[in-house]
Amino acid sequence: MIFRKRLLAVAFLCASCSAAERPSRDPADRAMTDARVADATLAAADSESVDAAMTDARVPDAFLPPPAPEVLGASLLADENPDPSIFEANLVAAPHQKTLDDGTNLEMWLYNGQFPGPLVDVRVGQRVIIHFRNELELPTTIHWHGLRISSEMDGNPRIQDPVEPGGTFTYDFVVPEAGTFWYHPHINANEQVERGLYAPFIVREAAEVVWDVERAFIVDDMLLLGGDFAPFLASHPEEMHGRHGNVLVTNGHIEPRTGEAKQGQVERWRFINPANARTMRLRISGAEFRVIGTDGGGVAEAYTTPSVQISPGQRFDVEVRYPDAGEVVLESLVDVLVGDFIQVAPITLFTAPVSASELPVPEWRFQPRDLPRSRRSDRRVTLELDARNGPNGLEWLINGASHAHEPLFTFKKGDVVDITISNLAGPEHPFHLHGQFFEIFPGDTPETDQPGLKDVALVPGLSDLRVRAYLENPGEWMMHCHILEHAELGMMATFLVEE
Ligand SMILES: [Cu+2]
Repeated sequence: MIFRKRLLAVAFLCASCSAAERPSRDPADRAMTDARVADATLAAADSESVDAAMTDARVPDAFLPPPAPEVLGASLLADENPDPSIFEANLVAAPHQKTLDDGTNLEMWLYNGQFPGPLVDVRVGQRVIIHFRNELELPTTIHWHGLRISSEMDGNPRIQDPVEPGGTFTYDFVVPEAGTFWYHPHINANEQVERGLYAPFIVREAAEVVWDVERAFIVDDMLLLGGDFAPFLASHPEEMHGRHGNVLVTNGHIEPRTGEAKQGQVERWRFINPANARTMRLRISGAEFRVIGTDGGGVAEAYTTPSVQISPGQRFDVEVRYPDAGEVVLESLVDVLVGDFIQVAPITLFTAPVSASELPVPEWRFQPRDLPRSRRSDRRVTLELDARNGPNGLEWLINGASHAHEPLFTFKKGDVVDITISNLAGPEHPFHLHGQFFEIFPGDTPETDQPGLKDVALVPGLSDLRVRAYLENPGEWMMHCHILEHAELGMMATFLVEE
């Protein structure tokens, strides 16, 4: 409760600040490619993983049940289709009463009554069919965040008619590549996501390295007031900086999650930030860890970092190993107000004792991969992000327009475009492109301190960030700030990628 008050204080304090080659869609082609990848991964895998990977590699075009362990921290959406090449399930968005760890009884909006919603765990090349029903009292859609599927299935309300209350829609697509993704509504998202409509979506290689344990950490915050959600977009700070919560919620829980770990094991952790506005900084102690994946899947080379900064919408995968027994702790480093000063306070999200074992010293398992890095760029464009006071209050703008109706740009499939995202106001913007990936090159050379393919780039206040976008997926796509209040107040536009 003290933490809640402190966070609230910080939220109000802020108010006073001013402001590659595209993989084939043919599953047979893909199975071949993945079999080759599997060969490369065999060397470093332990004997059990080798067996699992070999099994997959020997059966081309097969979609065997994932050899990976259950993902701890998420509950699986059951596949109801016996055909191993198809994942098929029902999903319902509806209001539910949910009692939080501290006894707060909230009216939430949830997928299949779960908070977070159920995990979709599939393989590259699998066809995913989701029969969706909307039992909310307002329209919604589902956006499959990060998946480079067709724009008709992307949940863009300008393309897909919103699913009205009582209505249904069948999402049907083939997952093109491996990575950690998530799904959430794309209408009135600032309220629908805050009320609990979000869930993880994992895509695995047809044959991939197996880790001893996999864990998902979906790190959210919520702004509660008097046992309910605080009113939405009802304060200037929320309009200005987005809705910063006063409780941290990990995998749907306020209390730290607990588990068990074993000396000598190597784990894969997947981080997803579905928060409306809060950029998190995550720190792991009592273990060694390195980043192996970003929004767009595996990185070219694993890298180490003292902590993982993850903005709204982003994902990071890390590999964690335990050379020693002890205790592993995951913390979120949060700015809190202490007296007149802001200090960083670590809030524990997860702890597990690491039991002693006779296992050998653990070896990293992630294998590097080639990214579709390009030294050329076909075009340069600029996005100016700004705000103004409109007739109905604060408006957030992209290139001078709030909720721009005409596409801002028309590109050709295959274009490599350098986009300078110029933030002309104080608040930061985690900027998201649908349906495409990019790399972040803050300077004039393709050097980056944020390796990997991304679909969200955090642009600090009053600064420029350059990204190199690989526009490989044709269609009409949204671009918007992933501070959901900024998006709702107009920082949302579209662009075209022509076939
Ligand atoms: Cu923004």
